[in-house]
Amino acid sequence: MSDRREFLRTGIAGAAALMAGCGANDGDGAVSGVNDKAGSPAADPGRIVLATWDHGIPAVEQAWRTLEAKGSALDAAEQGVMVTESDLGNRSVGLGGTPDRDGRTTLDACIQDHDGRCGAVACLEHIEHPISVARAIMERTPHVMLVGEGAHTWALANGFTHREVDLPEVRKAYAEWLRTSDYAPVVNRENHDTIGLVVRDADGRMAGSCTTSGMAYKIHGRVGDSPIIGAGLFVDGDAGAACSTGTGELVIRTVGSHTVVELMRQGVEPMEACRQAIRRILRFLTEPEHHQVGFIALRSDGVWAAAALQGGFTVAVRDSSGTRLVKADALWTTA
Ligand code: SD4
Repeated sequence: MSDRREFLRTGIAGAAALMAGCGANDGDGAVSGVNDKAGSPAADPGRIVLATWDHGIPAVEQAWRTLEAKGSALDAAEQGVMVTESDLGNRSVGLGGTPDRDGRTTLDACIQDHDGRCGAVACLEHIEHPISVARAIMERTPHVMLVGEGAHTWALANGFTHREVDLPEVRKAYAEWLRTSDYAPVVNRENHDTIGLVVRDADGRMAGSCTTSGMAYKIHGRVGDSPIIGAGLFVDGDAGAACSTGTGELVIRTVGSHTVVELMRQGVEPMEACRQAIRRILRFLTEPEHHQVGFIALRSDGVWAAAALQGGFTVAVRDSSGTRLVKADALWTTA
């Protein structure tokens, strides 16, 4: 075991400051990136919000504002990712998302609270905020998940508005894609914007959300990990919360976010929990260069970590010391 891993595992108090800005080889033949606070006791055991990718920055800032306005962790989880869903410049979340191979943009989302209550929606079209539909399903129906036309009909009957969006840039890219119709997602580029967000409020209540338009040019009807509780998101306030991004099929096969949370429940450090979840994927993955998967883990005491299959995965962090973007650990990399 490398010194670094031993360091992460023992979780020395104050490690946050020491680790900020560091990078090291972790002994797996892979490069570890910057992991400020990852694997260490939280400097401030209070509020914290984490979200996937660079676009997580405005999302965690909105979630933080919600907490400051005395909103619940669940409110923060919902309102944070609503910012991303409303951004029509985003090609992997919301109505601006890249369509499936039939030219239809279909949205997946789920939300879960501290006590494991959850709601989800999949293959939803023409609704700006699938995350709010997921929450409404959780709060107003006896079910967890609605899909497709049924979800759309239910959403309209429950106060959501049908919205058609026509983006010339998206149409043009789709027309170009049709020339080859080749389903070959580009790692960290074409499909890199799914947003997963996990939050802990000052009372230690946790929640999480995940929302996406899924893999670009997927088969119509395809559902990824993002709306599947246990795969794209899992929250259990007693243990922690985790969310994922990347090739959903790989995460579903390993029930990735549930794996991360259950490992933390057993006492495994958040960083090691993320790494083990990635390693389970690496065990059967024959072409890692064609895939990215990233996990964020937030333990119930506020300690957090993130790891990814390969480099390029970033995590937006908001806590009492401010907002920042952190590069995640990579277990497999072409670098
Ligand atoms: C999916 N996991 O639909 C999503 C895509 C994604 O970063 O997260 N991209 O499989």
